[in-house]
Amino acid sequence: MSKQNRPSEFETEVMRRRTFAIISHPDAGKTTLTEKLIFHGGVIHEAGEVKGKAGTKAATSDWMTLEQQRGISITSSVIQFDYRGLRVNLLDTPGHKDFSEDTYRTLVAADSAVMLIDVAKGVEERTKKLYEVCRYRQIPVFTFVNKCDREGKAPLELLDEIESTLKMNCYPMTWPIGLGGLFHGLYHRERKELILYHPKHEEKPTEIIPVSGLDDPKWEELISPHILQQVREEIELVDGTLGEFSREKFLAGEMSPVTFGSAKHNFAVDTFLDIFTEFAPPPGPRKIKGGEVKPLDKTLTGFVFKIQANMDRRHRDRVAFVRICSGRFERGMKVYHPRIDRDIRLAHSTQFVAQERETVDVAYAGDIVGVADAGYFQIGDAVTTGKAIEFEPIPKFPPELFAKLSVSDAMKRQKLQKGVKQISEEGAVQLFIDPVIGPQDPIIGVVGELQFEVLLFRLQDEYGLDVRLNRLPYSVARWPRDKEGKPVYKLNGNFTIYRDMNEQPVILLEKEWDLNWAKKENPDIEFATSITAARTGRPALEL
Ligand SMILES: Nc1nc2c(ncn2[C@@H]2O[C@H](COP(=O)(O)OP(=O)(O)OP(=O)(O)O)[C@@H](O)[C@H]2O)c(=O)[nH]1
Ligand SMILES: [Mg+2]
Repeated sequence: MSKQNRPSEFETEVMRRRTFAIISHPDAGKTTLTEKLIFHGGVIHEAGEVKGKAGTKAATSDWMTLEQQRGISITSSVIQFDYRGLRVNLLDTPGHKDFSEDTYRTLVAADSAVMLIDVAKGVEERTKKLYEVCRYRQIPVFTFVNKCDREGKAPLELLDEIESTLKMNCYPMTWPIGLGGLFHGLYHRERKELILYHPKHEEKPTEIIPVSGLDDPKWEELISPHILQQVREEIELVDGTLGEFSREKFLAGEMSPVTFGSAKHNFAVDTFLDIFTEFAPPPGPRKIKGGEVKPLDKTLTGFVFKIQANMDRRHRDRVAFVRICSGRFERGMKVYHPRIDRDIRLAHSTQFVAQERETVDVAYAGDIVGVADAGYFQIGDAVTTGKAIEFEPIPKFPPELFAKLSVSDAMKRQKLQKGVKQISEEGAVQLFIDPVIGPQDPIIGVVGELQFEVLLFRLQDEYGLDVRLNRLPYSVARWPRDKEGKPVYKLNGNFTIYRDMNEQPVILLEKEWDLNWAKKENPDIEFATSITAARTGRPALEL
């Protein structure tokens, strides 16, 4: 190859990035799979066990105290590892509905996703919603059918369910041989390999046997006669009826390569990784207002999709997670921050192996970098070394439950304000200020009950505050705007105007009926469902 045709180091680095999110209904095994993926990536050498009993290592991507106590993911986390020459950025997301705003935000930063299906439960409600978001955003989706060490639905029935519920084509790369007590492993249809499962050998649960095809006598030697005939028939049927795998359809989010395994027993996680390595797309172009940025553009661009306070208790720090979309990031570089119209130095840049952080000196499109944030960043902010840009807005959900917070010790009110401000800036809750009482008794709005619980826990755990939560009867928040989209501070009809965390006017209402009344009294005003919707004129995403 001539020198001109050889890709530059810059191109090579960008093209080896793979950034993906793990999504599913709660409990399908996302965090467990994350641990095993990192384990195969060779970053950490002991994969943590989720819901670990006392003394065992807790899952490293569930780093928050409450996550470790409950064994559920509350917030998404970012982990980076190398696998077969690829630099993988992996995003583990929470499955619970109450944290889905975090999951949606995280999906904005991913170039592909793996959808986990519990073999016994099939396509569950949250999985369906999250798949719809991927489809809407045209994110290619891999499918990993997990928990095959347990009894479950017959694979043909399961694939049928996935196809009909999600309206997408499934392409099984592998096929399970039995399930639960009779789980023998997988047949790799493309490679013609038996991937055998040995649950007794925790260290090395996998053995790979090449075969000539379905007629190879090795099947008789290795597979129990109870299931042999049925499995052969299933695979014959699949081979006979399924066409070719279409990379185009996959990239358009219309066809999903499917594989099976058991994350908990570290079985066939490497098989998935190999499929991922072969098909996952490198970073693609990103839409901005009035155009797009391409990953190989030399100008650095990126956006903040997540803010997290107190990851490191000793330093009371706040980290802004930036997804790089183009250019080359260098530690300590100066970038332009269009929203506040000033230059900012991106200091203390880190990448993550869960709570372990490593200083990062350079990063490229696809990478996710954590930068120290002194309070300049909000979710959705852009940074660039070029001229002002605006990325697509990041979804924000309208809160439906409201409560007022107070501390009995008046000396601690300031601390409460600080804590609530921090946590609301992460997007974990929304903050509203009563015009009469002021910020001393903050009002909190959330989408789901668990968010209140997490808030109280974190205020106690991270700020040492015992906080009382008094529920308020509101169920609707709306941001009044005039025809030009400007905030409106006065309304007809005796409505209290609250302020949100950005000092924007907002009304809190008990019922839809009150909203209709507000609209009737103020026919020229638009009542936006979120600040983002108010800014862009587009409705907030449905949950
Ligand atoms: N039998 C079996 N159990 C599994 C498997 N994978 C995960 N589990 C268990 O399923 C439970 C939930 O696993 P997690 O990894 O926390 O699930 P998650 O999808 O991250 O859950 P959320 O983050 O709360 O949405 C844990 O008890 C795991 O040990 C598997 O392959 N087989
Ligand atoms: Mg989890």
